[in-house]
Amino acid sequence: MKPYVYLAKPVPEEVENYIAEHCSYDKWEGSEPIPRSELLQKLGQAEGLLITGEKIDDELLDHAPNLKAVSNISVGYNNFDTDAMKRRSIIGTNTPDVLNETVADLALALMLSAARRVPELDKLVKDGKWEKKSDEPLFGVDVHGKTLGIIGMGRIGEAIGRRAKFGFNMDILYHNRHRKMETEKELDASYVSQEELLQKSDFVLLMVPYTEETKHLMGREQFAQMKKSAIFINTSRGQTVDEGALTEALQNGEILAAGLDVFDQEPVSPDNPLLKLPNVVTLPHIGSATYQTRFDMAMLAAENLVAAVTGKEPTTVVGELKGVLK
Ligand code: 8YV
Repeated sequence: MKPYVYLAKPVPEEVENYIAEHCSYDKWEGSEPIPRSELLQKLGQAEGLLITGEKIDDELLDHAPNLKAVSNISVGYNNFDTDAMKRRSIIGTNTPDVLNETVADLALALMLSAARRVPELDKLVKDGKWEKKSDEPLFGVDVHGKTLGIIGMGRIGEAIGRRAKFGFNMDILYHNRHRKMETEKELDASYVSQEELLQKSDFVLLMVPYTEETKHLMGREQFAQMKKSAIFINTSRGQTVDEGALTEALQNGEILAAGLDVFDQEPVSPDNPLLKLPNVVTLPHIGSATYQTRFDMAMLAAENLVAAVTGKEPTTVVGELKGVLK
């Protein structure tokens, strides 16, 4: 008997075929996320669940008595209540590494876009407002040779550091739970306190997982410590930033600009004041959104799922749930 799994997120055909070789399954075919009530109804017999971002908590797990594994098609797993999953010996997996370079590319795109005002000036040209006069009002700021401060030097942070160091000759400061001696050597990076990083960086980039500890990691006090000429970039999770404090810092000229791929509420509300500010570049959480990387994420998530429901150790189990397999 093939184990039965539920696919709550559409996956590429090749990935679905791989799952079909090892599991019987049903799937959500909608383009919009599966409604919570619908998902709960689908889990009665499921031994495995493939998702992106759906909340995995006691309420859902109460509807899934046979569940052994939940496989996230994302590296971030702040949607997992790992305590609830551990209590029920349900393994949880994510998709690290396969997206590092793609997310790092996007982080540099945000740095360059915010520094050189790309969206704003693209719009000026398209609105026919490019005039034959001094272009000083169009000036931006340099990226090359400046100081990049990375808060959260994980695998994606390192990929960003490499681009900044070797592609843009930037000086790298970083703050992290643990020192990373290899990374310091490779990038000639300096491990500093968060305060020193905020005071000295021309670009402050947030790349931390969202946890209780990192909720609103960047608030009024932190933005006040940044240079007035500095640019803030967030490619982690929106909840790591106090958006009200960021809005004020941008409006009051406490910092120069921001580049945001993530928001407290996603999709972000059109009324969010951040969207009204010309010195803010906004993107719809597309860090990993390339055809190849999303395929690789889906395939890794499928391999993790199949391994877990066929009694093998998945490749990328989240730290808190290592060894809990039912
Ligand atoms: C996901 C991401 O695509 O991997 C992550 O943690 O944030 C993205 O790659 C996103 O979670 C989809 O909502």
